[in-house]
Amino acid sequence: MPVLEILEFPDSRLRTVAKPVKDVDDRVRQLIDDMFETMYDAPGIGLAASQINVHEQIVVIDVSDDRSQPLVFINPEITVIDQDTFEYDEGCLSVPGFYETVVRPQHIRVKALDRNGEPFEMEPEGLLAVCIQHENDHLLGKLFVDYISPLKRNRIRSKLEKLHKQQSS
Ligand code: QAP
Ligand code: CO
Repeated sequence: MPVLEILEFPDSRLRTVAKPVKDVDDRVRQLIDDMFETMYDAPGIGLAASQINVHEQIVVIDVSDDRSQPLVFINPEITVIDQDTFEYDEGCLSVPGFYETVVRPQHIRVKALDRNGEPFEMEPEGLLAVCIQHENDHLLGKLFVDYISPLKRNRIRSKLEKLHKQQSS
């Protein structure tokens, strides 16, 4: 199974809004396997299909220490339960080397399909709740750097653009 290339900020393809998956078939399951391989290789705790330039609503996550709890979310729908918020220093495989504090709703409910196309619901807590919201943002064309100040965002953009130029020469 191949490790796929991850798009990096400020690549405009990361701004594409993902479409819902119609059939959870073998093609989708193969994609999910490749996404886990890519995420574990990085290593990361979450990856959205948008980050590998596939604009379908698929997210893989594993926030466990021993990489033993793979979670799949197809066509996720998030609802916010109350007004409590949670701060976390977020990173992103598409923004390598940069971490910034983001404030998000703390209590959410997630409805999604699993890798067999079966619907499920959960009320994630802590890092998992943060990660699902971060990955769901990718499906909407949104990045964590959209929540920080324009000054910080532009600094990160310049540094990554410089790095990308060095890498291509
Ligand atoms: C999203 O991010 C996330 O900068 C997943 O050099 C992160 O897996 C959600 C990574 C934090 C909630 C909290 C980042 C790897 C991995 C880097 C990741 C890097 C290498 C990020
Ligand atoms: Co990300």
